[in-house]
Amino acid sequence: MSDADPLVERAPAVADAIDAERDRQESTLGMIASENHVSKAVLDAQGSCLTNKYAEGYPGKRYYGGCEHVDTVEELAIERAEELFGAEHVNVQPHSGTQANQGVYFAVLDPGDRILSLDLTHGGHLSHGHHVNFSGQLYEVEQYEVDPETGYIDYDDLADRAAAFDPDIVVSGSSAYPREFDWERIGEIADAVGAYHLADIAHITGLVAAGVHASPVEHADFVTGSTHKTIRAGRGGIIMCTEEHAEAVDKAVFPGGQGGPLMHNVAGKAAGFGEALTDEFEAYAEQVVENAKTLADVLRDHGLSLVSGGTDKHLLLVDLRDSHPDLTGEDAEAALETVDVIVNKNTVPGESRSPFVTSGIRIGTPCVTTRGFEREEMEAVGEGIVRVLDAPDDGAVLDDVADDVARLCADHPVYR
Ligand code: DSN
Repeated sequence: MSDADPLVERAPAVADAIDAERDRQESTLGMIASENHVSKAVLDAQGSCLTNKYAEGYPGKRYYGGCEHVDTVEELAIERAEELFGAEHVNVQPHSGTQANQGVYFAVLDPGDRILSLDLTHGGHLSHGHHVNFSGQLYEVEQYEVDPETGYIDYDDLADRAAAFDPDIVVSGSSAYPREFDWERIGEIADAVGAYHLADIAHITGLVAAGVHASPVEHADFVTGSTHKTIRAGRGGIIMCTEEHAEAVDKAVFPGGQGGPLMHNVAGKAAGFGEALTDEFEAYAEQVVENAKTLADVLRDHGLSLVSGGTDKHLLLVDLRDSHPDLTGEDAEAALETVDVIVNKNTVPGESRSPFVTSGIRIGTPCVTTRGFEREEMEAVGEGIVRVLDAPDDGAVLDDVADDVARLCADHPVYR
């Protein structure tokens, strides 16, 4: 930033922190599966004067004057999302994926109703009914799991649990499940017990938009997502549903669960969805998955265990218990951070350690693919990760891998 920058002049401490964060993002490999780097266009949209505008309501039906331009932005976001996903109805106002799930629950559930969803330690999400989240406090929750042998969801077990529990809604989708969901099968299971099916595609919104992962839109009453992970449309959430639920969903989002929409974020969604409609984005999404598969091959070849044995999408879940029984997820995350590879510790199916310690790490490829990484770079990253996990206290190894990471970052800038 130049000295003439108003942020530097008026809020230097904030400007310094933003500069430091920009440097951190440039000089480290972001491999947290739920993160990405948006384009400069999306950054501009999100950092725009739209942050100043109140627009409670929906396009053409607001509670405030002066909404003609934010109406244009919201209509663009909706039209582009409808084109990307083929959904009958789209609401682009949820502030996040969790708020999107809240919108669906508020639309069709009453407190005390029943949710059947994937357990958090088997790849699910807090907002799918975890006891520390509103969803676990307002509703009665039963959870399904992955098969301990294969790491894949056991759909027969899911069907049995649905029959026994009689849920009002079956939630599919995950934050740490490396395999594709069989949306059709889950839709059938939900139908068989008269439950709604909510497919939460937060992690894979971009992969679904690009056709790289199967779409749940035909097999679910509701599809929720976040807009800042694989789709690169900046912070936020989205709800898609059939026309039959459109009014209930819109009312549940506003005025039910939120006040004024964050119109600067809606602008980011409009810009990012426009980018996602391009062939370039489709190629990007394919490469995200290719890169995850390449990384999986390298780690497996070096004896690391991956939950389910590999991946169909943008993330891997490394279970350290077999290969490195004394190395916790927490320690692995910390060791990798010393060489500027940023991952997160993660619970694994059958976890015995606390969520602050864990026995696994989750590794994602959206950010590094945005930087332009392909096979050669992914192989180098995989080799570096293995070296660090094998010798987390060996200073010479850590220095060597850190040098390689620095070179990769310099050769593949994010914004510079
Ligand atoms: N916190 C996100 C993740 O890392 O998966 C999900 O909300």
